[in-house]
Amino acid sequence: MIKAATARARSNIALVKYWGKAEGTLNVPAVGSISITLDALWSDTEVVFDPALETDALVLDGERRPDGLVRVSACLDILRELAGVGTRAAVVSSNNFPTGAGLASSASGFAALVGAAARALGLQLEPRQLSIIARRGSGSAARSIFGGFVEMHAGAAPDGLDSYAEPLLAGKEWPLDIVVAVTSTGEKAVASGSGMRRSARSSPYHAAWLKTHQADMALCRQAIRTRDFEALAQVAEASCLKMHAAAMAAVPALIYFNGVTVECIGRIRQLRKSGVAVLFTVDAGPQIKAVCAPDARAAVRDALADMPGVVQIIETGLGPGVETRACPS
Ligand code: 2P0
Repeated sequence: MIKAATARARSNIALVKYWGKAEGTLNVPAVGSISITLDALWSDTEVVFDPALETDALVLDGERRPDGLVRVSACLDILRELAGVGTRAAVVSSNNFPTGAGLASSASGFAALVGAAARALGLQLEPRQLSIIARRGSGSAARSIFGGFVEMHAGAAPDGLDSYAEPLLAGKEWPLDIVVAVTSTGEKAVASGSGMRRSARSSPYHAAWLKTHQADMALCRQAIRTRDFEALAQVAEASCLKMHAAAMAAVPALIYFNGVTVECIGRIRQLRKSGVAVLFTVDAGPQIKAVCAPDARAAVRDALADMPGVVQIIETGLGPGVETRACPS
């Protein structure tokens, strides 16, 4: 019998970054992280388990992507085992934003994949279990199972079962807006996973990154608990710059910024100095993400849209966790 379901999951951005992996094959992060889920950037994914299929298949943004199947099938295998079936699946996924450009398409993509596949197989899994399975596809995907403010626990168990995300605060408890300034829509040169491994192997600052990370997590939790925007800005920008500093010092260097990224960072710092509640963060790509108070959104958007080299502006509030729907059989 054919079993199918669809899911929509949103992308997320980390305020305290995940950078580095633990030993082993379970894609356990070396550090925890804290993120916000974005309402307007999502992946829509359909998973069809079909006894007629001999292998899993993946179509991403309209193109066959056999290169993406290793991680997709790894997630599907876990779910198949839980359901006691061996049926292969056709996965069709699309993003409403640029794929692989530092906008966390793997976060939304794997969260949607796991949500849709679990639903299709009729598995009644807790969100925490979905998070653990999504992590196997992509570390940041564990966070996209949830909405609002989310904490990912690195965990320490050899089976990876304590390495999951959980909600910290609902988005409506502290509504923030995000203005994404896209400075390049090309796919990044070095994928995050390889970048993390290179950084751990060769950056003299990797040890310092690991050593100071717990303190950043505590500061960020506290800033969220007390809705203290200035404290959030301090810790989020420090975590971002520290991650990039460690990456830049890797051999060969990992430079995810372009010139426009740097100019936008300067502009955002200038805005905050003048009293606008805005902070910046940058992931493994040259896009700038400005997080701001809703009443600052227009000023932030106008300032970033004016920057030479910004090719697109995406605006969003905080979004919900993964949503799934069964398809009629
Ligand atoms: C983050 N990034 O916390 C950090 C900051 C990029 C920079 O999580 O290898 O694509 O699939 O577990 O999830 C991107 O890493 O890495 C990421 P894998 P993923 O958002």
